[in-house]
Amino acid sequence: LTKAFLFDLDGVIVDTAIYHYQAWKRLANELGFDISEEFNERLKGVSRTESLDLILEHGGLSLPDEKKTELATQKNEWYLELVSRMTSDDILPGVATFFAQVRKAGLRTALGSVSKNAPLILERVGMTDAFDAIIDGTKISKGKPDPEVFTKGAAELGVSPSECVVFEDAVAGVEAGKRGGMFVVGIGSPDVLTQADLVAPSLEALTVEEVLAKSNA
Ligand code: B16
Ligand code: MG
Repeated sequence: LTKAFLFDLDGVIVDTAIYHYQAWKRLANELGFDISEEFNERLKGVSRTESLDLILEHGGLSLPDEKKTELATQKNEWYLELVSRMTSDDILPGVATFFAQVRKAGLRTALGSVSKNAPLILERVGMTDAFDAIIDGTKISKGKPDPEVFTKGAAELGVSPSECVVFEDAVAGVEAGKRGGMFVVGIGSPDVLTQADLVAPSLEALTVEEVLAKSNA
């Protein structure tokens, strides 16, 4: 029986993907090449260092580790400038209503994000208290598609994986939830999130009752 809902941050609760994209694009441009919105899809749910590796490979560059650390730090500074302007207006449509239903249903909640900036973002949009447990990039050793971020969330809530539902917008995140033995709701397109047990375009398109009817079936 479902007891807990585990949420990804970027693309499910807030749209920080656009800020990651703007900061990475600025970095690529300074290095003399560009990245497209289509290429950016590959960076969703992927850690900062792995994202940088994909971008450098895309630009045909191979750099020493020292330089890579410097570039990742620079990108994060630009990203934080954008994040610092976020307010509760940046919460995605339907999130507030959905969370009210989650509380009413007596479900426990956890955040499962590979972002090291996740606590700061929750603070900015005023959603820190919406979660009973927060697992972010500083608490894990393996990023998605490894299930660690979600299995740690379940453990912190004291529930088993089969009692959890994961909400994810990234292919790597859906895979992480499935590998963790959880029911996964994909937020996006069914053509992309093929491994998900249920897919909806956003939390606005779902009710808690409907999710529980499927996860408990
Ligand atoms: P940071 P999620 C992920 O967040 C993003 O989707 C991904 O684009 C980003 O590179 C990653 O966090 C690391 O973020 O640089 O802030 O540590 O989707 O797992 O909430
Ligand atoms: Mg995401």
